[in-house]
Amino acid sequence: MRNFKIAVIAGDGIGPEVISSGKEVLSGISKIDKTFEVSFEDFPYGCEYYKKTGRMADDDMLDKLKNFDAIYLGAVGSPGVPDNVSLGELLLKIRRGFDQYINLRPVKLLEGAPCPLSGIKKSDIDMIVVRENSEGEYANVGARLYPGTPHETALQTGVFSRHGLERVIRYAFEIAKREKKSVTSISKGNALGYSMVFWDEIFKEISKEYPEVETHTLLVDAAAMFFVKNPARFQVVVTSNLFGDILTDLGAAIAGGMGLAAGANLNPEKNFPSMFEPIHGSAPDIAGKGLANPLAAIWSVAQMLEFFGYKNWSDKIISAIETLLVEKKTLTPDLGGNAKTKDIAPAILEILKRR
Ligand code: GGG
Repeated sequence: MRNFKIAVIAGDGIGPEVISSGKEVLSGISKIDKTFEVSFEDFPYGCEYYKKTGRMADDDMLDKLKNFDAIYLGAVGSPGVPDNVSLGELLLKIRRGFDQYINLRPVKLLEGAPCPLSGIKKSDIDMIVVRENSEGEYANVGARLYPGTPHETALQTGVFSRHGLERVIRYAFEIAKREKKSVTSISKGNALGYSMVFWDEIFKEISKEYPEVETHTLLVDAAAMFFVKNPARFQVVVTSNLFGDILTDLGAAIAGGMGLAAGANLNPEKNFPSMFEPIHGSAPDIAGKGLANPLAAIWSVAQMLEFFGYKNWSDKIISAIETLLVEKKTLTPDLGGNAKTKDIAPAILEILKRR
């Protein structure tokens, strides 16, 4: 019997509510499957911790987390704590510290999910966005010069390394090769003459290793337009850290909303734990009211199980989410229902047990 040890950082706002639902689904599945067990250890990190201690997490957080099989993260951010502190000292510290250089975000329209685009069918929106997750625009290299003077200046440098680009682009090609799909590289070489020209060059180099894979390249502004006008043209997408963050919120908007958008921060070599999260933030306006939609957190459990080697359960969870959306009996208000957050996990488990 395998035992997966999961470190849980529920975090802020709606984080604890949605993560509680995800834990319930994961525990429930382990009881049905019987070939694996899960154990959870909760860590109190986040903005409340910051308000008490002046730090988002313990200084030795990475040491404390490094022996877990996975990290399950809720949401980060709270009014009163600067966003760059809450994100930078927790989520980004884990991504960088554990070399989680792949951020995998499915943009997939399920049957029954709301879509604001007209004339779209389910099969038109089915892409996987591979976002570079360890450097790029998020590298946080820069300076503040002449503070408090009329010449005050901020410098923010993007970091694009050959190593970093080759590995994320190759990862995208491997998915495309395995799944017989095309790869679209999204960059901005016409304006960012160093970083994105380099990105485009490396994409071209790596594409030569995969002659069987159809490739496309787009500028990020055009890509944003096509996400709305013709999402069917995208299958595997590979892009930089910031562009990936922005485009996957747009992806969420066309594929059911933020309540259905999941993300996996992967260290593919498994030298460190990978981290699974709903991509939404802490939504402080609805926190504690039982209104939050936990389906993104549950979908990120599907990603975790796939990473552990249980693709069968990953597929079953996504299909159960789809059944829930089609049946429309147990949905949270963002999806037009009147169910509470806590109602969703039992409904998903009931669907799983029906099969
Ligand atoms: N679910 C974690 C969370 O709160 N994410 C908010 C966020 O701003 N994420 C930025 C990013 O993924 O780069």
